Amino acid sequence: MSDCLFCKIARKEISSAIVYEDELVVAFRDINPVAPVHILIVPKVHVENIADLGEEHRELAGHLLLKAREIAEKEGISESGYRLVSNCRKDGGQEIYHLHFHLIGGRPLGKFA
Ligand code: DGP
Repeated sequence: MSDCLFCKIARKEISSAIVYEDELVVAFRDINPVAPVHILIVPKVHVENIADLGEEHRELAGHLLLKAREIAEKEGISESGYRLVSNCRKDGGQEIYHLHFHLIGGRPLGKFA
């Protein structure tokens, strides 16, 4: 989608602090981090959110999770632990309608309300 913010970041039309990239995904630091490590893991293809994932995305979905694990290890938060979350639609608090996982860690995280 040409006017989607995360599509533009994936195409490098908007700069970001990229920590990982391959043919399927790009991962970059969140502009408003809530913890010492706060990275967004984003598919390059435009999918709005988890609710819009289809059977054709099975491989991509697995790839995103495995990359999250690898990035957590590289960031040094694997031993202490971290949170991986994807906000979906209005009640989920989604602001950017391009699927992304927040990888958050580097400090103790409270329980969800
Ligand atoms: P969500 O609410 O789940 O849709 O999260 C969107 C996140 O995207 C939010 O934590 C802030 C981040 N964000 C918004 N605009 C930009 C940007 O231009 N660059 C980067 N790196 N992050 C952004």
